Order: sequence, then C-alpha cells, then structure tokens
Amino acid sequence: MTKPVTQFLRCIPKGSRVLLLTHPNPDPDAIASAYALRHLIKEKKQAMGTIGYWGVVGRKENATMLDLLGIEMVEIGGVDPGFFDRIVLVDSQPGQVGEPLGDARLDVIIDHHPVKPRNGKTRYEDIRVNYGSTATIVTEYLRASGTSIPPRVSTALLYGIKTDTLLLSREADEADVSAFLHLYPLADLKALRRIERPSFPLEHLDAAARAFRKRRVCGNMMFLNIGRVNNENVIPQVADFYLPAEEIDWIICFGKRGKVVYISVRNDNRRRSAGRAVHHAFSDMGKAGGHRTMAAAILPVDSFRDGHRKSVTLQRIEEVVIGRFLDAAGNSTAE
Ligand SMILES: [Mn+2]
Repeated sequence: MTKPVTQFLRCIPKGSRVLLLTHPNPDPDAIASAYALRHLIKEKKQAMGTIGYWGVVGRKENATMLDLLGIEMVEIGGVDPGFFDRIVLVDSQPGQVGEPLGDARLDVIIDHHPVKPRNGKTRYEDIRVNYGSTATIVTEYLRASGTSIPPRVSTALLYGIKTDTLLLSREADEADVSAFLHLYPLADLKALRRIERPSFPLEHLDAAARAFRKRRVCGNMMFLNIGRVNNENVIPQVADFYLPAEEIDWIICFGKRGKVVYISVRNDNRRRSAGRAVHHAFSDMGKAGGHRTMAAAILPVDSFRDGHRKSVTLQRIEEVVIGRFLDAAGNSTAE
C-alpha cells in the first residue's frame, strides 16, 4: 500500500504555490500542522507554502508561539485563492471552515475530527479520528518521508500534541505518544517553556486585580470588565488566570482598546461550548467564535451604541456583554 505521505506529496506539484489553511481561530495543533507541512513540501517539492487563517489568534501562548518560532500566517480575508495551485486544509473539515474562501476548491484535508458528511471532491483526504492531534499525523509524514525536522518545527508539533491531548491525558492514541517521543529530543524545550508560561506583565496583574474587585458573578459565570487597555493580550491572559476560581465554570473577560471591544471566554464546563455561546451572543456585532473551552469576540465599539446616544460608556459595554452572554448561554439566574 502506498504510504499516506507519498499519496499526499503526489497532490503537490513541484515548485507549486500552496495555501495551508487552518480552521478559524487557529489553535496550536492547527498552526503546528500547517507550519510542519510547509516545511515538508518545501523540502520534498520545492513548493512555496503560505499559512492562511481567519478569525482570531487570541491567546498569549499562541502569539508567543508565532513570535518565538518565527511562524508567519496571513489572514485569508486578504488572500486570493486563485493565486494558489493547491489548497490544503488542516485540523478541520469544510463546514467548520465557514464561508470566507467562497466555493474555492479544497485539494487536501488532513484532520483528526469526526468525519463530516459533505459534497465536494478532494484529491486526497487523511482523517484519523482515533488520533489526538493533527500534529501527530504530520509528524508521521515527516518521519515516513525521511525529512529532517528542525528544532522550530519539532517544537511547534510537540506543543500542538501537548495542547490537543492535554499532555496525553485526553483522547491520546499510541501514535500520539510515539510522535511525542520522537519530537521530544528534537524540540527546543526552552522555547517551549516560554510559550507555555508567558510572563505576566505587572500592569496586567494590576488590571486583573481591578477587574476582580468589580467582578459580576451570575451563577457559575464570572464577568470581568478590564475597562480601557493598551494591549488587548491582557484580556485572554486574565481570563485564563481566573478560570481555576472555585465554583466558577465560566470566565467572560472584556475590555476596550481604541474603537474595538475584545472579549475572551473560557470554560471548564465541558457540556457547553464556549465557541457556540460566543458566536450566538455576538456574531451579529462583529467577529465571534472559538472552541469548546475557549472563545473570543472582536467587536467595533459602535456596535454597542444605544440608539441616539453619542458615546459608548464602559458601563454600557458591560451591560451589553453580560445581557447578551446570559441570554446566549440560557442562564438567567443573575446574582
Ligand atoms: Mn486538533
């Protein structure tokens, strides 16, 4: 039987231009998989890969990952799919991708999520639902093709596997463990530590403390209004910081920078999806979406306007965020 990596590489013409597309609001697994495939097709096919994403790269960890490993991604809103000879979708399947590419063809899908029924033909699909991460599949491609894995690529893949499997404690397959062991000695562990434990600037701690004093708790949800910020990264960081709070399953943290309101949502409660709640609550106002346990929205301040009133106050933002989120989450028991 032909090896999967051989079948994949057959779909990539020599010297071609390839769009490596992640899902919306890409997580480390999606980013790492696209980044490592970019390396593979460059080595094997002299092909030029561009990593495309849409939505939000919200977490400080993800931003640090891009920064430290020198991973470049482009927002696909500004990309013409016609420019590319091939489009490869990683860590996702159409339907999860949404509409921004219109009906552009997909040539390859590499994923580990449950198979979604759909129309549309591809050249090659490798969907392994028993795997804990797409990074594991891509690691196997690199190994099977005899491609060397540089430290940056190993570090990205290792981080992808770690986050998607919660350090091999969730839905991990033997293949994930094997990929992990292969990558571990090749990775830059110092960089990995810096990605996993981004430093917490003192002004972020200040903002966290202020927001906590004015917290609003509704059942198992805690709303934290950070107010005006100079750097929107503080918002997801504070949301992560308070998530372990006792009796709290949800953190909804928000703030305003210039003419934009940023909202980060985290949840511990695996029965409900943060991404769905955020999408439901805010998608008519701006960008909104995410995953089961973490989600984000980026909304123009103007979308908070109250009829004829000229300015949008922080108080108004808080009321809208809390009101809409409680509605969306179907929880009306406010404290
Ligand atoms: Mn994944």
